[in-house]
Amino acid sequence: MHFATKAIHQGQEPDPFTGAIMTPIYQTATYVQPAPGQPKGFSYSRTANPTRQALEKNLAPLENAKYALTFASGLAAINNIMNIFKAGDHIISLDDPYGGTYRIFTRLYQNYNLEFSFVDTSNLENIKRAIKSNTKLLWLETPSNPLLKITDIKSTVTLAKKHNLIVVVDNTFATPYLQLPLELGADIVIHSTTKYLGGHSDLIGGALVLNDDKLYEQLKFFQNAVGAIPGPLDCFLVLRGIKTLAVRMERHCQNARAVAEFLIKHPKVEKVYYPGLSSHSGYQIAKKQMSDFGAMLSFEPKCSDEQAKKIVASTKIFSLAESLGCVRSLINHPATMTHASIPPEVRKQIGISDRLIRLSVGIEDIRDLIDDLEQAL
Ligand code: P1T
Repeated sequence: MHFATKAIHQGQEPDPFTGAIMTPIYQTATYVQPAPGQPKGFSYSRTANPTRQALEKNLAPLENAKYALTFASGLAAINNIMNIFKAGDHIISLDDPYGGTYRIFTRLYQNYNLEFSFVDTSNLENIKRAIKSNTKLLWLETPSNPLLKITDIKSTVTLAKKHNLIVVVDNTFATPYLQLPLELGADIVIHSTTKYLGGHSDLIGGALVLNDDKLYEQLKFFQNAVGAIPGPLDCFLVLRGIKTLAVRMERHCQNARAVAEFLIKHPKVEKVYYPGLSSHSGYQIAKKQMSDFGAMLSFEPKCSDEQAKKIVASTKIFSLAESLGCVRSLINHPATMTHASIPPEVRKQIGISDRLIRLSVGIEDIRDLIDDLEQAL
């Protein structure tokens, strides 16, 4: 079965009692048991819920995987992975992750004596140099948020496996429609389902997708023990969003390519970060490991920091808001918004300038998007 068909059919059988074609929202906390200790498959909704189960059974095959676990947010999914580690373990992360990922690593888990190194993972040599005897995990985001850096998943996994590291890939920007990290050897894929999978900016959710039986049992135990699970309505909304993921991603990518080409030629634009431009340092690898380049891009206008803030406040179709992956186009100023939790000196060092503007290109008519950027610039 191909992707667009899987997205609509996998894990979603008609309801056995009524024939309802769409998975019902099982808005229930608990389940009546005919006899003590003999539930009819479900006992308590923190542990399992039929709507959530349908979503998990839908998500796993989209990444060509055996298992998926869903969470109350992308960060709850990230947090679930972190429960595997113990004080003294060392983790290598890309140096420009989503600000919230950086915050949970440095301001929560560092307090539990987990050790972190942040390196530019788009260069394998940096990872090689960072590996130590206590390194347990390699954390990747590709394309990265907000600099759209590309890490070569396959060659990075080859290196990581020599050192028995678990490799996690945050696949939020690419989605399984464009990139399948588990097929390239990664151990766990994490998603903020808030973004393209949901697709409509109407829910917060997260997911982990994987193949390894032992790792799955461990992560499933944490999912139930910690309890940061998504509600059934949010699961229903993600399931509904996924049904149109294939068609949405086609239009998202087409629009983003046109926006990148417009910006790169614009006299008021200094630099465009978009992996689909042949001038982008990760272009060749992105071409190899993704089926298209996604719809996220960042750029630096030729102006002062203050004028950059004016630009983001001047668009009319692009809404000034955090988040991404929505049908509706969004514009964001990472330094004061999504990446404000990264200290200014660290932002500067990794290249997130105060002029950097990030776009999540939606699926509106491209002529309106270009006109809007033109008038704002
Ligand atoms: O917001 P939440 O569902 O908890 O997901 C966190 C998260 C994880 N990974 C990536 C790559 C992300 O971009 C995010 C959330 N990002 C934004 C809200 C943003 O505007 O970048």
